[in-house]
Order: sequence, then structure tokens, then C-alpha cells
Amino acid sequence: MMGTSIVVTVKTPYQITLAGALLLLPTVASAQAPRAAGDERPAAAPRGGMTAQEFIARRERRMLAADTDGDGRVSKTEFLAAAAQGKGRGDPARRFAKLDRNGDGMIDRLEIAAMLAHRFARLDTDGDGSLSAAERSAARMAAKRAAPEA
Ligand SMILES: [Ca+2]
Ligand SMILES: [Ca+2]
Repeated sequence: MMGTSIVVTVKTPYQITLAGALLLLPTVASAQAPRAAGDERPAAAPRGGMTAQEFIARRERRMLAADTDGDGRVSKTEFLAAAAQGKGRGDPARRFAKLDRNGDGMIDRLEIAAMLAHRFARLDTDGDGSLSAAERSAARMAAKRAAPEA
């Protein structure tokens, strides 16, 4: 019908991922903390599901495996060394530039979390905040077709 106005708020992926990362970071850090009383949601995802926190914590550990000097950040040298060992596909230098959002030559935990929060949101196709077995298998199929960090 003419005249009907639908307000759609469009956010850029960058805004979404940064907001997602900022929301998720404290949660990841306190993942082992006791739950507040009255919070009756289960601590873990429904059986077979993977929460954003689990997804990010797991992938972040994998990313930080490239941090060979242990400073908590992945330098371009470290990233390219890891890429040379066959981790990821595509042009590693381009992937690094994409991950290094602030262009300081380092991929830090915030940048990793932002990327992973964005990826989680994209993989959680039904938007229930948990990756089901089906969503994870779809993700694995997609990863075979495209560069994992693209
Ligand atoms: Ca950076
Ligand atoms: Ca889901």
C-alpha cells in the first residue's frame, strides 16, 4: 500500500561487529563465573548448540595460536608464518589487512572478537543465539567453498 512507511535501521557490518564484540568480550572473560541468582537460562547452549561465547572462545584460541611471541596479539609476521603452514586460504596479506581494522599492524583480541562475532551472527541463520549442528555443518560446507577468514 502506498504511504505505508516501514522504518528499517541499517547498520554497517562494522558497527554490528564492534557492538557485538563489546557486548561479548566481558561475557567471554567471565564465562566461568557463577551465574547470578534468578537467571534461569541454562549456562550452556541447548544440547548440540554452540553459543557465541563458546564459538568465539574456541576460534579465538585458534587464532591466537599464531601469536608465537605471546604478546596477546598477532603481528603480520606471525600471521603470515601461520598462513604459510596452511592455515586458511586466499591471500594472507589481504586477510591480515581485513582483520587489522585499525591498521596498526597487529590483530588484537578486540579485532579477533569483532570478526568472530560478525561470523557467528552470519552462521546463526535462525538467529536464536546458538549454532545448531545443522548451522555448524552449513558453516563447514561454506568454509570449504570460501577462504575461512574472508
Ligand atoms: Ca589492529
Ligand atoms: Ca541458531
